[in-house]
Amino acid sequence: MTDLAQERRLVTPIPGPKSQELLARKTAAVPSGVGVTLPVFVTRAGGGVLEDVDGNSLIDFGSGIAVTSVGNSAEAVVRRASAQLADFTHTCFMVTPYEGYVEVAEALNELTPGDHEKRTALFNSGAEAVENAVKIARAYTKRQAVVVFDHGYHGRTNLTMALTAKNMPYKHSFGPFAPEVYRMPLAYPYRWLTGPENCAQEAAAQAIDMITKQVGAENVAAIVIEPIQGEGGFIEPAKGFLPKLAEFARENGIVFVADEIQTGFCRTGQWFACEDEGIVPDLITTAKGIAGGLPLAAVTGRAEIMDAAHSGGLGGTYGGNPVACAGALGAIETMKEQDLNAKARRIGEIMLARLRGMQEKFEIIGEVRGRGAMIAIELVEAGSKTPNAAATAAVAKACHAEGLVVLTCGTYGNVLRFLPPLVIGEDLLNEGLDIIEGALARL
Ligand code: PLZ
Repeated sequence: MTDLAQERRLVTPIPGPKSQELLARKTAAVPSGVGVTLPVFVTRAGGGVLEDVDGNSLIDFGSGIAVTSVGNSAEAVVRRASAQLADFTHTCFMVTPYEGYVEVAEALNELTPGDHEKRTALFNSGAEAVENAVKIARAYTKRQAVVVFDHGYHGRTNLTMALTAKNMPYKHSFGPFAPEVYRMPLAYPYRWLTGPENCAQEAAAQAIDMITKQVGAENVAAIVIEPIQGEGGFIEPAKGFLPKLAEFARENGIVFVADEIQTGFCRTGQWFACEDEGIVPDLITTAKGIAGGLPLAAVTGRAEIMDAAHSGGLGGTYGGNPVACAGALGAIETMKEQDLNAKARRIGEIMLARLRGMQEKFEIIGEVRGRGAMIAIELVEAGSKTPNAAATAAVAKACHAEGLVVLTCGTYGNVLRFLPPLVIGEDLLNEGLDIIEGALARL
């Protein structure tokens, strides 16, 4: 919605009475396993705000978990998806194809790092894209093992639960999990035992040693890693770690997969976060920001790897749905026309400067980190690095009550993460930061 007033406006407590009624209906109709972070029921959203059933307008620092980077109902997304809706909604690309799918594939082949020949296959969700990247890597290498990392998140399906590190809430009671998944240390500078200086070197050496000694490099089909970890706590691996792993993969015939589902599409101020260290992944998984909120995901990669799966081996009824493809073309158009990479970098400058200022004042901010519009603060007990999940939950709750949507993340539940739509106004951005500062001060 582009005509939505870009303002925070609270006319009831959060959640308001109508939202509470709906929450009661939700509780009766939807299993409790499907949780809700902030139970305000949304009626319209756009730019940097969400409007709820009670008439409140909230500032959005979540983008539906890094999805609506172009804003909700962005003009080009609505225009293209609406036209597609009126033409046809589905044929199944595997039965009778259509141009939109091919256009999205061409756009991804063009936008992703590397000028080698590429192919793209489309799916419905991030988890499905990751599953397919593993299928493709296994078909290509004729190997089985998959290497992932501490704090990693890759989805909630059976294979991707196995790839995901954190037990609660993602895996607990849902096993057994898919076999042949091996987890390695991640270069997490803030928590690296010997300090951040040697973190990249040491973590890479440990990971490579474990892979060689415990798994056997010749058995590894794929190394799957998020260039900046999302759910795991917005952890930027120490510089040098990713290139070292990519080099190890190249030397050993292992497919290097960058999971850019959360980091992709201008979120970090570049089309893809792995560009920051000049990494050219063999395969790259995308979803979330790709289609302005419509469900779409992709695996893009080297033609020879992508073509290794036999004909008919990849697909699904809805993968690359025409309406979602039209949405993706609209989102990509918006990103280019409004230079959302520049917008993301500007958001990063503003947020990092203000949050670092807050870090001077509030001892519980252990670290401020992130790139572009993917920024986080890690909260600790004052004077230590002990994770402070209670303070994190309290700050999030205080922000929610004041009409600011923020999310938490992290293995220890002690990271507040900020993922505003890239089209948010600077006034709203600063107002949101004021609310965070107020909540920290009152703690
Ligand atoms: N890979 C890097 O961030 C999704 C998860 C929300 P889907 N992250 C949000 C939740 O609690 O379920 C994600 C991701 C990375 C894969 C995925 C999975 O993407 O579209 O949720 O399947």
